[in-house]
Formats: sequence, structure tokens, C-alpha cells
Amino acid sequence: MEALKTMIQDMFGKDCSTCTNQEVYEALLTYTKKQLAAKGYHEGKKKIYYISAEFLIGKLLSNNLINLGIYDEVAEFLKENGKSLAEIESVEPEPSLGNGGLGRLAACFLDSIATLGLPGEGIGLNYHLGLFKQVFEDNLQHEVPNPWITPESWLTATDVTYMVPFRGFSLKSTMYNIDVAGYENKAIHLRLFDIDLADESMVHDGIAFNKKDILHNLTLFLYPDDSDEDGRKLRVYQQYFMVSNAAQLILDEAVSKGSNLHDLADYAVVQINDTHPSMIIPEFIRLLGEKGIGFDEAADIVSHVCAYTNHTILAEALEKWPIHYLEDIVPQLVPIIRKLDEKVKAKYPAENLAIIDSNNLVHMAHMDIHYGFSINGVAALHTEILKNSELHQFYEIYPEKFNNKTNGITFRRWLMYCNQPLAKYISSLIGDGYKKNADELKKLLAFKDDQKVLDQLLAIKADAKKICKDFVLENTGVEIDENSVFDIQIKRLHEYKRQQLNALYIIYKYLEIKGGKKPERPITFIFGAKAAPAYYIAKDIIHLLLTLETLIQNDPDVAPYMKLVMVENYNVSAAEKLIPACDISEQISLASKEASGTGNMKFMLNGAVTLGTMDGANVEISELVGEDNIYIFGESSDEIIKHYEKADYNSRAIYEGDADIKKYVDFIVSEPMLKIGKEEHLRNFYNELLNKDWFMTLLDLKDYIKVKDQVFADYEDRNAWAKKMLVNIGEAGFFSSDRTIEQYNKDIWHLN
Ligand code: 26Q
Repeated sequence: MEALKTMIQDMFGKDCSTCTNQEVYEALLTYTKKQLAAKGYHEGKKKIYYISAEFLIGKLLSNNLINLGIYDEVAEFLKENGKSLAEIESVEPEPSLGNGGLGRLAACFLDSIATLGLPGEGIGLNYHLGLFKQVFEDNLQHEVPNPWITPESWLTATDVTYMVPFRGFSLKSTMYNIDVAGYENKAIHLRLFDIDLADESMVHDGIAFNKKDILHNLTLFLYPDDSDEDGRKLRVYQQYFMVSNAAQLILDEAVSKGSNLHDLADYAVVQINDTHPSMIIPEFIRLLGEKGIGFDEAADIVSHVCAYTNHTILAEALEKWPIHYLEDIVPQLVPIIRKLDEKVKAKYPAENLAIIDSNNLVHMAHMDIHYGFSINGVAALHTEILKNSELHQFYEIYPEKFNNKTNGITFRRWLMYCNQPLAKYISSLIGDGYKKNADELKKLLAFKDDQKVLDQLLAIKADAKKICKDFVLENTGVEIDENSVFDIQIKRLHEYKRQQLNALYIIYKYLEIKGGKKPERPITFIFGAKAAPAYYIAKDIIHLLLTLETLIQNDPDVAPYMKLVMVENYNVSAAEKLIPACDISEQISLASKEASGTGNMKFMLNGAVTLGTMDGANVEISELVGEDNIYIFGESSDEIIKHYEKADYNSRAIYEGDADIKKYVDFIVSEPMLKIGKEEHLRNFYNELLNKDWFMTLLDLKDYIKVKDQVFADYEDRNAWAKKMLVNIGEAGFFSSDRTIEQYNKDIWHLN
């Protein structure tokens, strides 16, 4: 730590003990960046370029210290100087460069690529204000900017710049780097492209800004509101800016390593993270054309370089751009896309295989599948649904392109960092091997009947709940009971994820307690969720939850037995505080709709038991842990897909046919609720449930209540519960993103 000591002296002319936390943070930042650069980067002839509109990397200081292997040393040094690493961490702003799962997955993948020593990099955009910050006011969500780029940051400017042509003007880019350390290994780069003229001062009244001023707004926000045409067009500007920079960088790097570009596939493989970067396909063809390579050959080259990952079957999230948008913004791509489409139509005339459909919409996913060599889903069930229904017509013509890559999470952040007591205890039982070879967690299963181990797991969970209590108090002002059961649902607010189903259970429980039936033990229901600014139903559900929170808190008959808290501005840092403390992990999406989920894996790894539907990776979790160690409810994905095909779901019929369900639903607009909440929002949501309920909340409500009550009953057998925890932790090794990345490499990337 001598070098760090000297650095602090040089930077601030004093020693660590007299520095502010801000100063110590800045010194650690500089120190860590130097250490990372000194380690060097993974290089090789062929490289994986993971292109993504989102990289939800979370705070970086602690993660970097862990991966550099100096966390304990630094923490000790700070302690000797009267400082706490935890407090210094709170100075670090969290970069919010992602919405949720897809962006966090990209961040876990970078960690694993670096850890496994693969030559690779991430390529994305440097959003200045990232995703909005959520604030609650009057039980409603408001959005404010979330600036994260401070004068001292993890970004390093480079002298790499490109020109990106748009209709009528060109934009100069600058490339910034963030180093991502491998665990006990070299680093890789995350490349974030930016414009030089981004102007944060144009943002007013929350997150409003002039959407037409592309020269100054292009990299201000992640996914600006796309409810109006200018917003959607800005998204196209962002996407093209991202992929044109990426394509230029990739071609330059290949040439500098000796490629003649005809052999580009020997130098580069591009993973297209959902369709947001899909325009890289025509952009590559355009640039290769400028270098004298003919259209057909260029299309063939690209088809050996690009691979596509699908993250959703929700129709509204599958990108289809009107061709006139592209003509208005990137006219140079339009003749290329038309030619690609003509080639497809000549061979496969079916309308549902076309790139450009009869409404002149460009189907980005279709372009990826025709002109990429691989398409993968993100969990076994999801890939089966792609093959058998959503993309069946493509599976018929290209069965060899389809493959599954079940998602994973990095254990460095989601166990070793966020739950240090558990990680240390695991090491004491089975050694450190699991940190690099997650399968070794299975060795824990040998302790299934070891009373001491089971007691210790319960003790570690109890401590985590105490720590979490402080976080919740600081975030919400609400004091929760550390001896209650922690039932947690944290994820983006979306109807398909069905936070509203959980809300209806809470109403049921509230009425039960009102009626005199007390639960065995108090329950704490914890939520965290942001809603897209223009997603009104999602915002109504947030209002429902916040209204229920107040109602319960103010009701002395009920408050001692249950509590609902909604954490404000749920983000990666909040997840790190909540997940170690969780008893029951809520994964209750409508079967077939959640492609994978990754929160489910984080909870399992931290000894929570899943309450979920047979959806996404829950299916694989349940196969691994067995039915005694997970709680499954609800209709199967096959049944749900049939309901959609037959259009026979009728929520009003369920409501009218079941007095209990009617009672819970009616409660949403009952007098006590209307006294606290806003009638407009509560009634909107009530009407939505009765008239549409597109994600079939009422279908699964009765079964959910039954199974969830069983969970709370089983929780009281503390020993049996501890066994479930142990099995969940012991079987979590499969969900390491190291395993996922090894599979990507073996089946798709072929590096080394
Ligand atoms: C699309 C069009 C217009 C505007 C925005 C978008 C858009 C933005 C973000 C579409 C999708 C996203 C993000 C999707 C996402 O996070 N998907 C999640 O990916 C995870 C990683 O694979 C899975 O675990 C989740 O199941 C999936 O929901």
C-alpha cells in the first residue's frame, strides 16, 4: 500500500487519515486505474466484439479491487487510517447505462470474458445522464436526470475519433474506455462512443429536452421516451452512431492485425445484443463496399462475422423501423437493406420471412437471422419458444443457426462482493476453488445434514437482514423488522412481470389480518422498480403499491403483522444491498414471457428460495434444486400460448365467477384506498384488470395465494428452510456467467 500512500500525498499533500472520503475515493480511483492499465489487456488474432446499447456496470471501485485481488488489503489500509471502504463507496456515483436485465447481462459478460482471458471488448454509447433517476412524490413516480460523469471518473478519453454520416450532416465521435478487470487476470476494454458537443444544459423540467437537436442531444440519455416520433427517431440516430463507430473500429483493428478484410471472420466476431445494434450488418456492407468489396461478397463476409442474441418474445419490444425513418436519417443504408431484402425474397418469398414487410417496416431481427450465422435465446424454455412458435418460420429454414445460451451472473459481484460473510463461510467449508470454478459450489451439498452449517447459514441471513434494514431505513424512512420474513420483488415494472399479482396477494393478506387472522410471523414485502416514463399502466401499478404502502403503515390493526416498502430509485447498488437479505425471491412472470431473468439466479446464489412460475430460467432452477427446494405455481407456458392463440382469456369472467377475487380487485378502488391514492390512477388500473389483463393476472391469482401461503408456513420449520437455502446455493454454480461465456466461445465465437 506504499504506492497508494504516496499517491494520496502527491494528490492532496496530506495523509489518508486527514483526507475527506471524496479525496480518498479520487485517490483510489486513480490508483486502481493505474493498476488495471499496468496489468495489460487480453489480445489475440480474433476478437469478440460485444455490441450493446446498454452496459449496466454498477459501481466499479470495489469490483475492481476484488478482481485485482487487493480488496482486503485496501480495506485494511483504510481502516488503519480511520476510514471505511463502505463509506468511500457511497461517494462513487453509479453509472446508469442500462434499463435492466439486458444491460446487466452485458456487464456480467464483460467480467467473465476478462476473467476467462478471452480477447474481447464491449462497444456502446457514453450516455451522460443514463437512465433517469426515480423519485416518489405523492405516491407517484417522477423522473429526474442522473448525471454520473464527474471530473474524476472511470472513463479515459482516447484519441480515437470517427466521422459518422447522417442525412445532411456528419457527427464526429470520440471513444472513451472503461477498463474491466478479469478476476486475477488481465483486463478488457469497454468502449463507449460519445459526441463532443453533448449539452446537458438543454434538459429541463425533469428529463424533458429538445428531441430534434441531434447535434447536442445524441448521447444525453439512454433510450429516450419513444412514445412520439421524434423520440423514436432519436433512437435510430443513437443506434446508427453506435454501430457506425463500432464497424469502423472493428475494420481498423482487423486491418492493423493483417486482415485483407476478405478474411474478416478470422479477426472479428460480433455479438449483436438484441436488435438495437442490428444496423451494423448493412453498415459493414457499406464500409466494405467503400474498400472495393462487391455487395455479394460483403454480405457473405458479414454473415460469417455477426451473431444475434434474442432477449424477448414480446411483440412490442421487437424492433421494426419504418423505412422512411431510415431514409430520413441514414439514407446510405436504405439501398443496402433493400438489396438484402430482395435476395431473401428471391429465395424465400413468404411474407413472414421478409426483412421489409408489406407495410414498409424493416424487421431488424429478420435481418439478423438471415445475415448472421447464429441466433440464440437466453434460457432453455425461451429458445424452445423461439424455435417452436415465435421464430418457427426461421427455424424451418435455418435449424443449424439456432442455439441456446442460458444466461448467467458474475459471482464476483453477486456473491464475493455483495455478500462477503457468506462468501467467506463458503470458502471455509469448501475452499476458494468455487470462485473460478463455480461448479465446486456443489461440494456444499455434502453439508445438507450438518446442523452447524445449517445454523450458520441462518445466522448469516439474519445478519444480512439487519444490514439491509439500515439501507431500507435510509432509502425510504421506513423501519422494517429484521425478524420478519423478507419477500422481495425487484425488477423493472412491467405488466408481464406481474408486480400487480403480488399486490393482489398483499390485499388478500391485508383483508385476512383485518378479519382477525394473523400470520405466524410478520412479513415484509419489498419492491423496487422503475417504470418507463411513457408506460402509463406501469406507473399506475407503482401508484397502487405506494398507496398500499401508506394504507398498511397507517393501519394499527395490520401494521404490526405486515409491511410493504417500495425502495426508491432501484438500481444495481440497491440490488447489492437487498439480495443477500432475501428469504423469498418473487419470480412470478406470466409463463412464456420472461426470456430468462437473472435476478432469480442472484437470489438463489444468496440463499433465497424462489417462488415462481415455470418461466425463463426458473425452469432450469427448478430442475436443478428439485421440487422440495422451490415453489412453483400457475399455468404452464404451453397453456398460456394456447390462450393467446385462441384469444379465450377473459379476466372479467374470472372476476365475476369468484367472490374472493372480486373482493381483492374491488379493494383497489375501495374507499380506504381512494382516501390515500389518486382515483384516476387506481381506477385506470382497475379497469385495465377487468377489461384486458393482457398478462393474465387473475388466471394465476388463486394458485399464487395458495402456494405463497404454503411458503410462509414452511418458513417456520427453520431447519427444513435452511436445507432449502443450502441446496439453492449449492446448485447455483450452473448460473455463473463464466459457464455462459465458455458456451458462447465454444459454440459461437471460437476464440483461442
Ligand atoms: C425497444 C424498442 C424501443 C424502445 C426500447 C426498446 C427496448 C429497450 C430495452 C427493448 C428491450 C429492452 C431490454 C430488454 C431486457 O432487458 N430484456 C431482458 O434481458 C435479460 C437478459 O437476457 C433477460 O434475463 C430478461 O428475461 C429479459 O426481459
